[in-house]
Amino acid sequence: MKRILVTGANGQIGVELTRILRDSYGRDNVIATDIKELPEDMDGPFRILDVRDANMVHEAMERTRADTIIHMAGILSAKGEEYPQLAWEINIQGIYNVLEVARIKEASVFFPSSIATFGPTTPARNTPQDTVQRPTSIYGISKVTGELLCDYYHIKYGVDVRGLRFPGLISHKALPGGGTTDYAVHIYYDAVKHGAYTCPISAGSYMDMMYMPDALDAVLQIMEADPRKFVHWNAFNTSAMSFDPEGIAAEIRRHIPDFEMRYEVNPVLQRIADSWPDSLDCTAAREEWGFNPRYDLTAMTDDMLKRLREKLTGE
Ligand code: AKB
Repeated sequence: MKRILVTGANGQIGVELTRILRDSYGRDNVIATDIKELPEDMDGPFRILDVRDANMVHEAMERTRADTIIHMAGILSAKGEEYPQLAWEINIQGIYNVLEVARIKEASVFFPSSIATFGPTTPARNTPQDTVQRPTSIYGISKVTGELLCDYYHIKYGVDVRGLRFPGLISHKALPGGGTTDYAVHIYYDAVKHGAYTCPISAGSYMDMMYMPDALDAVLQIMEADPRKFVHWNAFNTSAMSFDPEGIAAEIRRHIPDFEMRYEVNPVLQRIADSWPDSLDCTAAREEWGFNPRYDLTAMTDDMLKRLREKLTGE
């Protein structure tokens, strides 16, 4: 049975991933860590961990006897543009410390990369797995560096490091913090609460997205996959749908016909969105480890609105 240390367990993905890892591997075999305390309802082993501090990372691995690190701690794209130095420290020092401890302890690693590793010179439609990566956000630059470091530790030291390029992730449990794709979560909350949303991304800006249950399945699947079929190991393109703000608004109107959409475009977010692909080619993930997301925009919208109505209005 694996013993897994999760960094960034308090984030949008970390909160849900920690829960499903505990269901699969046992509560005490999954050690949640974060720079902040976890919500009280998250019961199970927990340590405060600042991934920038190499000694803390080494001590956490030593004390918990973990053999796998799922490294979710990081600063996302919008927050990264506000605090570029902090984004660099957390995103780069973090993955470096994780890979070093994995090398020394012979541990396995999961590294979440992003569509942000692509840039304005990348082919925007059906973006290939292996293509130009010249991102223009600090987050994208830190994630490409992370991908390359993961490759390096795998090739040079044989570290079992696997990873995905995530698109925008949509979920109803924990809110996202500081991403460009966050609008696709906030729109559902505001639709249920106010019947209207003011969107910071312009109509016509297509980005890849995925519903959280598919993202969680993908992490478990790649970590358990037989690596004999792997060509890539890390940084697999993953996506389940691509839409623009008008597309998601139209789906919401199937449930809330009077839903109103206004636009107040945020130039920082818009510049990032414009530099990212419209739609990814996920063939490598499908062929090498069986990526097979279940939710499209319609199925996700049905589920999101049902769950948010229960959560926010008790309906
Ligand atoms: C962001 O918008 O920064 C993230 C991402 C796509 O990596 N959700």
